[in-house]
Amino acid sequence: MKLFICVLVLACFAAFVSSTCPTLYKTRSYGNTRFFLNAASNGVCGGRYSNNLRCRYVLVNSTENRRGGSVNLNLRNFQTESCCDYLTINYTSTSYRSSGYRLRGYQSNNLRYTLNTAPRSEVSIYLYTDGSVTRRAFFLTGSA
Ligand SMILES: *[C@@H]1O[C@H](CO)[C@@H](O)[C@H](O)[C@H]1NC(C)=O
Ligand SMILES: CC(=O)N[C@H]1CO[C@H](CO)[C@@H](O)[C@@H]1O
Repeated sequence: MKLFICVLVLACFAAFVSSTCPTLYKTRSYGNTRFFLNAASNGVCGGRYSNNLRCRYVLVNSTENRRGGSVNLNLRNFQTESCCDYLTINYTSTSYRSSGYRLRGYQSNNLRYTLNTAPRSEVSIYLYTDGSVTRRAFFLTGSA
């Protein structure tokens, strides 16, 4: 029992200091892409995201987004340390490099974005967290 608790505490501590990027899940069917990211999916204690993250994810690349159209994003429970932890959403096409959103701090529980993308453009997100203080993790879901 003691050993078990010890292992749990160690695992928890390891998760707390780890900086492994959460996994972005993507599925593609009938030409549609769906994505899902749980910012706490790497086992951070108490459902929090990790410190020291530098995570870039391509939600849809230029091949998947061959014909352009709308990319829908939903962010649930978004809460980060307002000085130092942020998420950016970037849209890049051949005609302009990047127009993005930068989110930090407390946000409404249910944020929705619709990006109307040009053919062969890319939508990516970047999650940056500094070395201290984490908050409740958020969920990103969406489709394109
Ligand atoms: C774009 O995404 C598709 C489907 O997920 C993948 O097969 C392809 O390798 C990706 N292409 C690039 C350039 O990343
Ligand atoms: C990689 C990249 O282009 N990042 C940009 C995404 O959008 C934010 C907000 O506009 C910019 O600050 C980033 O430089």
